[in-house]
Amino acid sequence: MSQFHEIVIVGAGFSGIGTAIALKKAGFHDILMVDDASGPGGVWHWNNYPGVAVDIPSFSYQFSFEQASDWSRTYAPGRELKSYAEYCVEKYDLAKHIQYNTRVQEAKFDEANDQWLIDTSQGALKARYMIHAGGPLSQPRLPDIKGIDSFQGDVMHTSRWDHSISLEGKRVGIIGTGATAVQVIPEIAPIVEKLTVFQRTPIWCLPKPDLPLPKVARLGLKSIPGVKSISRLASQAFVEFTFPGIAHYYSLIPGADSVEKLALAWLNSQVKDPVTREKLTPNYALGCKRPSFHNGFLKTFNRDNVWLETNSIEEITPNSIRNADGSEHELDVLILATGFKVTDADAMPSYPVYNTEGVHLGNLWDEGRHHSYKGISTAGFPNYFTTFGPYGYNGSSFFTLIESSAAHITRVITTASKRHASRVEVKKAAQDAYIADIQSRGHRQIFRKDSCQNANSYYFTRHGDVPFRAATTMEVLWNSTRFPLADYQFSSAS
Ligand code: NA7
Repeated sequence: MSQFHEIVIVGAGFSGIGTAIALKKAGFHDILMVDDASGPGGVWHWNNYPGVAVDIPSFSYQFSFEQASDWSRTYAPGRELKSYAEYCVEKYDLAKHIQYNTRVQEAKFDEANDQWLIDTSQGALKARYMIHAGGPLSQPRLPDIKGIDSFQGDVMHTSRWDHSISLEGKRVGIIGTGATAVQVIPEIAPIVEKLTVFQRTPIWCLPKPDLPLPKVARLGLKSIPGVKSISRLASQAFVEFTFPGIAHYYSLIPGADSVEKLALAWLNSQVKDPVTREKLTPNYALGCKRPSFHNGFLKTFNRDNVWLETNSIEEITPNSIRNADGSEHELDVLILATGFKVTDADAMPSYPVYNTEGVHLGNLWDEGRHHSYKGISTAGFPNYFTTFGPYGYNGSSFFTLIESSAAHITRVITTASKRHASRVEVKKAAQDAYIADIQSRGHRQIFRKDSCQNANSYYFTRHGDVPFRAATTMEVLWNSTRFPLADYQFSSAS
């Protein structure tokens, strides 16, 4: 017998938490959240590698309605984000709604009853509404390198860090130089015997205004009126300029390239050896892929026990990595900082979702190009919502996206409830008009630069599309409570 819930939310990370809070505030209480993790926090539950920290200022990387005053730094370490998730679960009484260690395996829409039939690792569920709140960085990407399974030493992906593996005095290899590796490398370099960093594409790394927030500063944030709001406002303005501003309005911002010049100056000041410096210099525009922020990453390459390998990997053997030029690095431990499946058909969403015509949402997006209405709804998939769907995210703090998505979804479900509708579906014409509008703004984005072809950026789908929402955060937030309800079709089961 399947358990029925009015709303099933997939994911108990911050998207799931924020959406559940909004729905509860709107009067919906029959909510079940499922997550394959054993606790809340999503990426902050899974990613506990050495050095993990947020790289958006903490004043922005939190809910607007639940601003903490006790972050230990301007960029909080990961464990504080995990604690913040636990705090939100407790404060908003969500624990009773969450079923952990439950992986959704498949979802099918039952047209006769206007409900989703959800198959999970813990049994079947039925739901009037299904909300996919799985983040884009949840499915680890393991590299498809010849011989990887033959490696006899310890292997781990950064998002499944095994703290029982000691790195002390070991010969360690790390594949990847994305935002995760940037945080891991400076932490482990001082303890290993030798660290070999296998880089395919260099990352733009900028200095990070990462300062401790001593007790007195936290007290000021908590008790002096206006301090919290001013810090938030300054932080939001910084994030808006450095992420959505440069990405979407690149051609309109005079001197947008100056950030790249600053990054180059920073690189030159940090890395002593000119050959290593050259290897670390990106050959694509800053913004084509997610840049990183760290004060210690680049100078780690000045250490005698760190080697930057840029020859391509040919093969992994039982005890080494062999490069295409024949050189070989013997290793005791191999760390895969190889990122996540982001827009792959089996990752977005991470389980098959079928509508009544048997159309598989992941395949529809992957084969027929990514599309949706504001990242939230997709025509042909009634009563199904995504907090992070195609063309929904504008690149600002994830919390802005979560709050705007939650507001949009709550407005639709509330309207359906008021109209006694059991089924709600976005109209294809509204979706097409939205996609056309967003794509028409593409010419001013940084992603149009030719050099982006060198970036190997996960922002791009295999069709070359960048399914971001080319809009300011103000526009996204404003629109989330004012989009025309007529863009949706409300009806009842016959
Ligand atoms: P990323 O940013 O996707 O980085 C993955 C890194 O792994 C990147 O340098 C890749 O090189 C490299 N990679 C992946 N597969 C391979 C193979 N097969 N061979 C060599 N190198 C490989 O993931 P992160 O975990 O660092 O960061 C994810 C997000 O977390 C980040 O954007 C922030 O939002 C926080 P490539 O660049 O593809 O050539």
